[in-house]
Amino acid sequence: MKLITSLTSPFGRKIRVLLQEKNIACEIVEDVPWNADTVTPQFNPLGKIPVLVRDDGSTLFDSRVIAQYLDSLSSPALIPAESEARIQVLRWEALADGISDAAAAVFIERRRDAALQSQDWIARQLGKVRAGLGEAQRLLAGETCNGSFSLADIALASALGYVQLRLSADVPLADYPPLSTYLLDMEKRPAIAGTRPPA
Ligand SMILES: N[C@@H](CCC(=O)N[C@@H](CS)C(=O)NCC(=O)O)C(=O)O
Repeated sequence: MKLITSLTSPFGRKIRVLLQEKNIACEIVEDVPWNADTVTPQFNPLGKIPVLVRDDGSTLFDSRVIAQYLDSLSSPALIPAESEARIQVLRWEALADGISDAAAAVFIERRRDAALQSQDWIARQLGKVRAGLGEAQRLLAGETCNGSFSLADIALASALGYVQLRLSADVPLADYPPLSTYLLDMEKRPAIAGTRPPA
């Protein structure tokens, strides 16, 4: 299998962590979908990473589908089987991915010419990041999101790492002390420490 991703993508990081936690062999193919020489559209008509290319050549996207697929391949299960626990973990994933989506929207908007940038749009997306972090902080009751380490933690740690990478001046994680402590704890896991986005 091959995973097409950039090393800064929080969605790609989710999958890279999952692969390591589940000890699944997979080649990582770095690609930046914003570059002119990107190969991503050959594998995903939407032109977005991450994409998983299976050994038979079939492709899977987006990260939520890839996560479900990889989790079905081997233990330990990182998405619980029991219905309510499963839905809660997937809700956490949706919250974390939503934070990452909004943070990425700010980053992309700021790459445009200054005259073209919409400050209203940036403020709207920053509001989502802050509200999402507020909800995560409100819900976080222990060392993990949902009672034991799961996809929820992988998604949240990836989102927090991305906020630190792209929005440290706008949304310092220090403003959310329980989330800062949580991320430091999560980074004790080799799979999470080893997939930090390059600065
Ligand atoms: N919902 C998607 C989001 C993927 C996504 O937004 N990836 C970004 C990089 S972080 C991307 O490839 N953007 C390129 C584009 O939008 O053209 C997932 O979970 O995989």
